Amino acid sequence: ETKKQTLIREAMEYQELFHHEHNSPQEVKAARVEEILGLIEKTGSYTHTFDELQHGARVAWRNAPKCGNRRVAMELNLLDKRGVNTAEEMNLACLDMLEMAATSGATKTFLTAFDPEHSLTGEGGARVWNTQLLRYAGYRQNDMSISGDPSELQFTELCQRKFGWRPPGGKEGKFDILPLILQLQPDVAPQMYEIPESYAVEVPLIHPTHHWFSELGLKWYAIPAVSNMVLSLGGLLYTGTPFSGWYADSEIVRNLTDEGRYNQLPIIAQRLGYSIADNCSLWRDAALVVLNQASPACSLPQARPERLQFWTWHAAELKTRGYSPGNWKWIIPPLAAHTSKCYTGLNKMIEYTLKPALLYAPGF
Ligand code: NRG
Repeated sequence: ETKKQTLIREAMEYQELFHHEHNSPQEVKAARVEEILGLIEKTGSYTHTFDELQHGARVAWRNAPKCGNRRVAMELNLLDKRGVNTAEEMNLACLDMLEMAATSGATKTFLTAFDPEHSLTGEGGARVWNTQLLRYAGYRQNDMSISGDPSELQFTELCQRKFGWRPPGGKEGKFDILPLILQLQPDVAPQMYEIPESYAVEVPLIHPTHHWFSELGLKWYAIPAVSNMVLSLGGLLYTGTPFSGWYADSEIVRNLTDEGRYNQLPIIAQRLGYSIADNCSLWRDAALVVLNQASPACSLPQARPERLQFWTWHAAELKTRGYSPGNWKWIIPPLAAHTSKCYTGLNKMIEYTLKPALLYAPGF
């Protein structure tokens, strides 16, 4: 199959899906199909309407096997930023999305779409170099240990070496918000933008009964805004598509406790009076519960029903639509896993890739 054949096939497949899910009259679909085929013949590409792009982004989310919050996928709001001409405009668009997400109290979900790359030539297409719009820096220390978030070590070094970034106040902290590195298209140099403090809303971790917990100085940012994925839709690849939703408690817990991340379990367990040499004491489990109780996502009303409602949604999708890909390891909550219906119903959850899809961008 040539690139052009793939483009036409995927464009037509998406038109089928779009008009089927919108119950469009036959002549509306036929006219649009003809228009797209004409455009591809003439220009080697075509442009999605706002509705096609928004619906495509929603379906790509609905198809995302790892996501446990897909019951609200059809409520995703598209922020259509195609046609922006500078990295500065990309920066303003990213900040706008963070602001809208934060002022909604993380109750609304957004996807910002910049221009896709050209399907046949591969030219154009915006890039966000960050894994997420908000993320904490990681620093290598003299004794080879890492402070901050180890998963951002390489990106932090890149920001410092290539873009001259310095930690806020010139001092390496545990939770330094990284700058955005934004690129309008591959043949234009990327630009660095610091995120103003007011756009990086953070929540300190406080425990309802263990008052010493706040002394640990733990916090996390409020808005997860993934920016290392591309949207493959109707034969077009949207290379820059940051999207935001809300945190599940287990996500923040893992960021703070995975050994390759902030690795806080030993410290919490010791504060709880456990000896971490004694594996039989279940100190990891005890510390996890306490941290989870302090997790800011625990207090998000929209996050609470997630683990209860995913299974109902998934089952309904299988029944009505006939398919719903799922990655079991990501869907079941890591804490008290077997209390989730997704755990006991695992044999029915199968992972596969369906387009429209959000896929990891090359290099991530
Ligand atoms: N686990 C990652 C975030 C991945 C996406 N999660 C969301 N997305 N909730 C972490 O930072 O912990 N979202 O768009 O809401």
